[in-house]
Amino acid sequence: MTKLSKLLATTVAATAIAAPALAETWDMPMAYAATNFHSEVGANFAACVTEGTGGDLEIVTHPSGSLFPGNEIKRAVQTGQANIGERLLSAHQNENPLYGVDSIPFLVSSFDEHEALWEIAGPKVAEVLAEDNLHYLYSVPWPPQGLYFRNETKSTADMKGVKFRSYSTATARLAELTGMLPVQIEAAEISQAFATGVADSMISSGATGYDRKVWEHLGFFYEVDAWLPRNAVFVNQGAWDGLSDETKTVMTDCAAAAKAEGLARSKDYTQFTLDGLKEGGMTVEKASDTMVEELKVIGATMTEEWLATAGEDGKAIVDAYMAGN
Ligand code: PCA
Repeated sequence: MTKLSKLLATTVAATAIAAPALAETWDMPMAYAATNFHSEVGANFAACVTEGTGGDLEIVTHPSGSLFPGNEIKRAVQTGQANIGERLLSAHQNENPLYGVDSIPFLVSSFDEHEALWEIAGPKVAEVLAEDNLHYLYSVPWPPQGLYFRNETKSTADMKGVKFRSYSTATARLAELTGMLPVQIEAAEISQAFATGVADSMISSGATGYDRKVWEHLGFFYEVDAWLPRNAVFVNQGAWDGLSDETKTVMTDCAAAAKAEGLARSKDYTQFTLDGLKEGGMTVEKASDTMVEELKVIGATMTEEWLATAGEDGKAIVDAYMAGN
């Protein structure tokens, strides 16, 4: 090397070290309404990361399935079409039964029970996500799931042949076992599905019915508290590995804050949205004893089926949960 080229090489190397990291923007697809608490918590998380990294990493949320529809978000992040995203985990139970650990009927019915289950199941689900090339950041439960119908429904006898909007393997199975006809529809599409008669019922939280103003089409919501499913936020593994340690720490801290905020917001939204359904004109009440008894029998079948597919890991989670509760 000549003296000059040596000098140049040293200068170039020094400049490279001194140069600030290039600011990056990550799009974050989300499936639910912008006004829903999951989406608002996600937006706060995004702002926390943007601020915490001094703008080195800006995260921009895209709610309501506007960037990718809900059922494409996980694959989009796995393949790096988006670096980060939020998705309802149980919608992927067909890929791995552990994604449906939050949808075992009547195993948990309250936020506290659900959180106790998630303490045990969460690390296992994070491992499954890692096998899918995803780094798990945080997750937030939906309020307890109840049944929506266009018409008054007192028992499974009234459910026969009713068109049922499903969002997961478990919800479709519930429909089959009650004699209903399941059709998988994303939350962003349900108002249209109810308006056009593609579906006449669903299982969901008061939150989703409220967000989508289903009182314009449906008359009844029955509190069943069947389970509390979870939305998770995850990052493409390669994108995660490419972050500086400082940025990873910011993200992890913002994720912990989002998890806590999300849980509190989900609890608050529960009664607020049930009241909203009533104000919209719906009958909101506890399911009849007959309906509850019938659903419990169906729940026992679904629990057995889940345990049969989830193997040792699944059984270990349920056993550990039962031992403590
Ligand atoms: N709302 C979501 C999932 C569970 C819930 O309460 C939905 O209906 O798609």
